[in-house]
Amino acid sequence: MKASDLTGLTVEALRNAGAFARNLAQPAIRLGVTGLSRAGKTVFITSLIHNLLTGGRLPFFDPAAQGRLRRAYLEPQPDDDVPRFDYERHLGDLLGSPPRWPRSTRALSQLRLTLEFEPRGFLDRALGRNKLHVDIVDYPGEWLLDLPLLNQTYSAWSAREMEMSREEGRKGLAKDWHKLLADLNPLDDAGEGTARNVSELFTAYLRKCREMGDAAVVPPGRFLMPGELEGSPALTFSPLDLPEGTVSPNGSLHAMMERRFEAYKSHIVKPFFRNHFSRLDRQIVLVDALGALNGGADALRDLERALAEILKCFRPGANSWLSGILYRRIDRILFAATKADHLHHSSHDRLEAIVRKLMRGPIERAESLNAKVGVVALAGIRATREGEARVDGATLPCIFGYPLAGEKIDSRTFDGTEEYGIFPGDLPEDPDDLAHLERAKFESHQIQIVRFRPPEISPGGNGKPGSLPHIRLDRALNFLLGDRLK
Ligand SMILES: Nc1nc2c(ncn2[C@@H]2O[C@H](COP(=O)(O)OP(=O)(O)O)[C@@H](O)[C@H]2O)c(=O)[nH]1
Ligand SMILES: [Mg+2]
Repeated sequence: MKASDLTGLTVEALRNAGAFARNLAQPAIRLGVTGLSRAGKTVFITSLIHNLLTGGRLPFFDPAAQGRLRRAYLEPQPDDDVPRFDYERHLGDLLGSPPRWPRSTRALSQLRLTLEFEPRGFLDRALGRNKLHVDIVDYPGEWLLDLPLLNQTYSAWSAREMEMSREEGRKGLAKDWHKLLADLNPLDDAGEGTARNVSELFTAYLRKCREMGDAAVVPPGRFLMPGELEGSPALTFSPLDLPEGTVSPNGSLHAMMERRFEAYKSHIVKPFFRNHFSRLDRQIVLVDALGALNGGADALRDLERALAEILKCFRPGANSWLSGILYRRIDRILFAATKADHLHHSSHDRLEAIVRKLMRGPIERAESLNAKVGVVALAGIRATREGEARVDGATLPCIFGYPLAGEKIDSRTFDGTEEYGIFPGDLPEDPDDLAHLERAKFESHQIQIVRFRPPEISPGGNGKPGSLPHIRLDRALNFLLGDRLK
């Protein structure tokens, strides 16, 4: 037997062994995509998939740039009991005429994208290791904020919520709910009607906080993002105004609320963390940092708190309930400031620097626990183009887009058909400028945020629609998947 025969044989043997191993365990990665409501999850996922399926421009995604990405396609997801991410419908909205932003989703969904690539190593090529399944899991970030509830008793949670609702900025929003609480005796017997009334006013208060950009107060997360559970008893409770540690008679409103709070934890919070969250390998957290920047110092502080809470889920302390059920630890987490197309590209690095600064403490902590944490400013879909305007002899970098019907700029109201340019404002060069956020200083860095409609997509070479334009989606992909496609 010649040496070349041997090599041939060995490669064949390896190939068979590879096929065998592949059947046992197809390499798959579960990628969590989260963020608070309207952060841009649906848009991000739809654009990511569309760009991969249509060979979009992804110069900073190494496998694509190196010409090693052969094919991308959708496959049936492995979990039959989870709703599928409705890619076709979202894409249909975006490619419609006129293009529309996709309708928002309010629960968990999932989709399997398979990538075929040319491995770099000889051995991997010989083994035919050339496929990666990416299971994308889209879920509301609000649900992550529920984790701390698991360590709290109803009475402690209730006391804390009541205290927060009496703080200056929130008191006014809680007025109706407080009024009803004042008229109730929590130790009296109560029926469903009362439970429902208190819980509705509590939910209305949470919603108002949220509308004020007060992201950190949202737990219980399902009250604002109920998913399929809307109206169920486990979602019909409220804090009550009683001293911590009160013992209540059976049948009282207090006992009823306490039981529902416990049901919320065991039937809603725990199953989500156990069945979905604990199986994720990698995570991208989308953050509407521009919205918060515009909200001023309070909104930024709230965002910082919410993000720190979210990061705690990914790196729970050794004694927490969650660390006991994690099948595997998430090894890469990417924080992405979305909607960067609202800024001129000269501000994209600044936006990243600001988010990195906001997250400095939590990022260090995560890194010390062996997770790689990245930060990127991106736009899932770029709805603007850049240009310049001359104002009083100076040249200002501007962005142009089609303001959505009903948008107002100064005193002008738009109908969605007219292109318009604005000077979006710029971010401070030094993120430390945000550290001492006095109002006046802050306002000089206000960003003008106009809601633009999605862009019209011109046809690609083959007569099919071209790929959705984006900003830095390829960098995000490279951080999240690049090392698994080598
Ligand atoms: N200009 C721009 N707007 C975006 C982008 N991503 C999201 N949006 C806006 O934010 C809204 C909410 O996005 P969506 O993906 O539905 O958020 P989700 O609730 O996190 O799934 C959209 O309807 C758009 O108006 C983006 O990349 N660029
Ligand atoms: Mg969504």
